[in-house]
Amino acid sequence: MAILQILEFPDPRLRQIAAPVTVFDEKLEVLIEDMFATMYEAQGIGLAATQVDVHKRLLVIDVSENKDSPQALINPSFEIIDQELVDYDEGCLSVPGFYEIVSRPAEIKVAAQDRTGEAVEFFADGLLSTCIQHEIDHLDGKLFVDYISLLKRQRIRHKLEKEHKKSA
Ligand code: GNR
Ligand code: NI
Repeated sequence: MAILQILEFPDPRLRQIAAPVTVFDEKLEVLIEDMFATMYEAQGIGLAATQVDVHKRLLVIDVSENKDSPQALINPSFEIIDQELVDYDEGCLSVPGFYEIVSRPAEIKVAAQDRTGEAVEFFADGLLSTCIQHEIDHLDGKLFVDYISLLKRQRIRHKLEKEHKKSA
């Protein structure tokens, strides 16, 4: 298992739109395992392939308390079930150290494939709903900072650029 490097805002590679997964092979299994290892190591509750510079439509999540409910979603999509918006103080492994309130639909119905290519469908609300919407945004080149004011986004960008220069 490998720990992968997580791209950080404002890296332009985070803006790429991921392509559907068409081949369910050993290489995909290895990527999924590496993404779980990377997510758990970084203490995240989700990770999209885009964040590790792989522009394919897959994500891993584990929103459980005990970190014992890993779920890999391939080619995920959702429809809104409850349009009511819920606010959540969101963070992102690609925007380390910053949190902002984002409003998203409360309940969604998720359609995806599992790691074998089998279709899966389920309803999600609460943190799971927020997290899946956040991860699918990554696959479409979107970040939670796109939902906040330009001023706040620019402040975050400048602070992270400074950090990146320091460590470069
Ligand atoms: O670890 C994460 N926590 C989180 C908190 C609130 C809303 C979304 C998230 S996802 C984030 C991990 C991450 O960056 N996934 O893309
Ligand atoms: Ni994120």
